[in-house]
Amino acid sequence: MSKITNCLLKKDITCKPIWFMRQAGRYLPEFRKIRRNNKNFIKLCLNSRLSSELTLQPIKRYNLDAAIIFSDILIIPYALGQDVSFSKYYGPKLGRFNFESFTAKDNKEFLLNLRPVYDAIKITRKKLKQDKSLISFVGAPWTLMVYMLGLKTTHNKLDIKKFNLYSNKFEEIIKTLSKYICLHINEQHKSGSDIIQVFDSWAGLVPKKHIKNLCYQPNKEIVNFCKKKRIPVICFPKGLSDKYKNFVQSVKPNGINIDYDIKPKWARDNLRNVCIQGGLHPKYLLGNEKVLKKKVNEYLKVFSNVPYIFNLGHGMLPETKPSVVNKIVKRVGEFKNDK
Ligand code: 1CP
Repeated sequence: MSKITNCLLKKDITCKPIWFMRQAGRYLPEFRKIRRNNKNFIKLCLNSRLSSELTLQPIKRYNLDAAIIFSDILIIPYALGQDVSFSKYYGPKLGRFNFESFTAKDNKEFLLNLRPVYDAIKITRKKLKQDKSLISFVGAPWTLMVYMLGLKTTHNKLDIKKFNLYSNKFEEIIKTLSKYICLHINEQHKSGSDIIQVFDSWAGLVPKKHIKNLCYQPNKEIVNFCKKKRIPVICFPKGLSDKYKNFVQSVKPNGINIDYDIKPKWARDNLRNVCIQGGLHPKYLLGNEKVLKKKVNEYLKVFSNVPYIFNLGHGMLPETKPSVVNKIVKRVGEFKNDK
């Protein structure tokens, strides 16, 4: 059993495994080199050989405990027939959402569109040492809906008008999305990934009175599916603030990734019967190294007697220096020795 699975399922407190969100990405020169020659991001995600190569790039540099398959949460809307493109300054751009063709999509065609992701997982699993986990991931229904329906403004606030315009369709869209999300999880698992992470990156935008229907319930359904299939699952409902506590009590995932707004001590004292992951603000990797070391030590110390996977409170920033990442990996690896 890999270190991370041990933490998630056996609640092992002795090992402190480590991996990073966006560990493969723009901060790595070897990533930028491949990206330069592959301008279409979705096509790059669907090139099994290159996706596998990008997945393994950080594993070659650092002694990490997991690889995360190089893909994107927006691969699901793409496989459902919606246009998805990425612009350097505005991030992802999606084409018009067509409710009728969305609900009528055939399962087989959906899975066929995603075949390259499954092939990339198979290639990667063969090349990855057995003691390392291969994580695959999905977006939670609410976060996918935010992109598919364009529910946020350019300032990352909720677009109330659009929210109200579509709200009578939410139930059916979530139900349909959950079905495809579970299909994608199952196929990724069958191809050789051993852990699932569910990104609800815009959970913090859900209006309070809808939090159960739009966040807890849809995440719970996915977590229950994973548990039925015996797939360890980590949830990341970013921006929930003190509602992280209700989320964990209601959804009961094996792991919970905390964001950088959550105080580590608060998490340790309030998030029970769950393995905690992450938390450190990615901006600390850009600053003074003494401050960074102090912060890393703080997380390790606060979580020393509970199951904890070292990671960040959101994805690594493009300005991060690879040498700094290596220092963190070494520090976390040494931690056991100086307790
Ligand atoms: O070169 C580039 O411009 C592409 C940048 C990039 C990368 C490297 C995007 C565009 N996606 C990815 C890969 C990716 N996306 C991974 C790969 C594995 C790894 O972590 O190393 C993962 C796990 C994701 C997940 C993802 N995509 C999320 C959830 C996590 C989060 O950041 O909150 C989200 C919201 C997306 C959408 C997306 N894709 C890309 C961007 C820039 C965004 C976010 C844009 C936004 O803020 O709305």
